[in-house]
Amino acid sequence: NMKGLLLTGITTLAPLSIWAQNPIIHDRYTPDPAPYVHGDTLYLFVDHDEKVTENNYFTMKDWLLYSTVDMVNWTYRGTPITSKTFSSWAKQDNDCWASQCIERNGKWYWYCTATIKGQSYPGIGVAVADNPAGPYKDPIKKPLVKGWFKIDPSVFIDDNGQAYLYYGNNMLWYVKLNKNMTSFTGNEVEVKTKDETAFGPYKGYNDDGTPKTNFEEASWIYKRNGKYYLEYAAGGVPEHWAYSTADKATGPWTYQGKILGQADNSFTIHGGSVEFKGHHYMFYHNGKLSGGGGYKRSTCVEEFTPNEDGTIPSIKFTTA
Ligand code: FUB
Repeated sequence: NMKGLLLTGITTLAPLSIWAQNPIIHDRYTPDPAPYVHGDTLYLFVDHDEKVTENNYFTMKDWLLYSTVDMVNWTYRGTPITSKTFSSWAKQDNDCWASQCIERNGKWYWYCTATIKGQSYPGIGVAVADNPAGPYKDPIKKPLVKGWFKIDPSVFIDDNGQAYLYYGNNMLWYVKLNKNMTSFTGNEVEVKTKDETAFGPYKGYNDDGTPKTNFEEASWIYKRNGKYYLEYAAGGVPEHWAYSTADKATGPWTYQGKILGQADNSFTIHGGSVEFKGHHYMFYHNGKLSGGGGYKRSTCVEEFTPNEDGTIPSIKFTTA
């Protein structure tokens, strides 16, 4: 229990032995963590698996925010978005799937997956606020993109100001976002996930005999030391965490290998790495707190040190 570790007034980072009590949040189920560093705070935007699973499937009605300044104490900052935020276009009271939030020019843009009202396929919308904890509004009242497999947004702003939104399950796309972050210019660009140089080999086959992709879902794009990184869930079920790199935000991508996994007590793994106060952290989720199953997942984190050449080492799961 993190409360037992409360060290009031800490502003520097605690040693690994203190904070690595995975899963790090115990009061709610917190899948699909999307960490974001802003000033001296690490914001953790997460989805929310309900305590009671309906129809033996993902039961997700809203999105949550936690924050920390020390990687020890995690503060619940509320439930800033629910499906009601996207009531113009999203199915209500379920399917609040993966998301990521970013700040630009003082505004916070939270990209979220939800099912399109009256349909079975998903879309990705964006809610905007003046503060990370909201209140958030949907300014465009429609999804930015929609269609089969269009889930799991990852947003990134390059040094030249060009913003990108990557997304997809099995298939992968990106769009170039405009400066307003709520529209894009040009077409959706499909990235070929069956390219084994880009995303690695996968030996499984679909029912129709076509090879599956190693790339599964949960793209997480960022830049470090001039190189672009795309982390993602890979390898079918259970998933593991893998990554590719590129010299441009638009690729071409080169597969680098597995980072973490197989998924631990859940069939999905989803998260992303982030640098905070000079340390590197890999966020992901597992199903340990609930005792397993794929629909009650919790955020975990591991500290790691990138290799000298920029590659990401293989990371081991730790538990309390
Ligand atoms: O949380 C719902 C779905 O499970 C996400 O969209 C996927 O990435 C997987 O984590």
